[in-house]
Amino acid sequence: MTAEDTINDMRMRATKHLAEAGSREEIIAWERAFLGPKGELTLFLRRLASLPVDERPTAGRGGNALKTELTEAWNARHAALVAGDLEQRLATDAVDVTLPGRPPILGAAHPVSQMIDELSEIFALLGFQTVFGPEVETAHYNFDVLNIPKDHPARDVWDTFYVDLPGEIVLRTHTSPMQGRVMEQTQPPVRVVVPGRVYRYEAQDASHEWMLHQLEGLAVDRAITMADLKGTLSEMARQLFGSERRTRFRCDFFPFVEPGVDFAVDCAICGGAGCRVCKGSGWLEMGGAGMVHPNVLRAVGYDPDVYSGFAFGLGIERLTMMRSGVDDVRAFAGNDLRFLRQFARAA
Ligand code: YSA
Repeated sequence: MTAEDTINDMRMRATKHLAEAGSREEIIAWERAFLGPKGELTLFLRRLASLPVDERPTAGRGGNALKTELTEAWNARHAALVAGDLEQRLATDAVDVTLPGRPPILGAAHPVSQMIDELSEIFALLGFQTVFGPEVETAHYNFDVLNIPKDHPARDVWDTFYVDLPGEIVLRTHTSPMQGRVMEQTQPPVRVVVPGRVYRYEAQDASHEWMLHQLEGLAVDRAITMADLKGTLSEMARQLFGSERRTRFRCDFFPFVEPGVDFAVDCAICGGAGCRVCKGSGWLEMGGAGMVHPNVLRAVGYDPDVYSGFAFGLGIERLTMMRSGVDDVRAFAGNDLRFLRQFARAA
């Protein structure tokens, strides 16, 4: 075979393969096979010197002409493939800017936060200021100031998460420790409410959570009586639930009040007939309350012969359950958006 035959044969095969190459990978492989450093045409040109002298000029001209021809053919094919890719991408990635946009998902306040806001407003109209306190509390304010001495069995009522040993720092078990903190820093008259999270090491059920929210109330002045306490909580219940809901005060014991009461409303879930939420009683306890114990007044430097006061601690989840007919307290911390969205309201 002469050098000219070799060149013609190479041209025919190279042109055919390039026409068949359908992807970028294939044309890159083609370039490597013919024009690359070890490509067929490159090796042919490198071997020109070994050809018979009379064949060299024709072989040289023909080889170089083929190189130019194949390089141009490759460039054209490459450009066509790139353009094809781009067109395909434009077609598939096309964005229709005339389509309506997706509405953003708006967040809403948690039902417990909504209830805290509402209670703060109700109590503000009754003359109470809202203040906040620490969730990690000393045993001193959580128990001692509240007339619950160390080793007193009453401490068992509040199943406590201790943060340290020997047990001087706790996750507050109620909002009542703020009674001592507020009174130590304020002279009467005092009228505050304290919303916030509290923690109890206790088993969960439809009406008990280990993390819950309470709203503490405290009023201290000259001549405050139990009638003021009843009037305040009754008015709060009337504003929150409407006047058709019944309320009940019964004697109860808390070491930091004398006398003490528990405050309940008739169960909104069963209408008072009895269910698993109210444990068949028809009533659900909303909070504990009473007249501030003289020992507590003394512990913060108030004279119990001059001042008297009432205090209460309401369960915020329980209030929300009764207001909205929620039959399981665990729903509030369950993070189920289907539950939470029912409480969403326009800001
Ligand atoms: C009592 C007298 C005062 O002068 C001031 C405050 C108090 C209340 C007292 N500090 C206290 O915590 N009482 S309590 O243990 O009975 O809780 C008050 C309310 O919190 C309950 O009536 C209930 O509504 C709610 N609660 C208590 N434990 C709960 C709970 N809610 C859900 N899950 C729990 N585990």
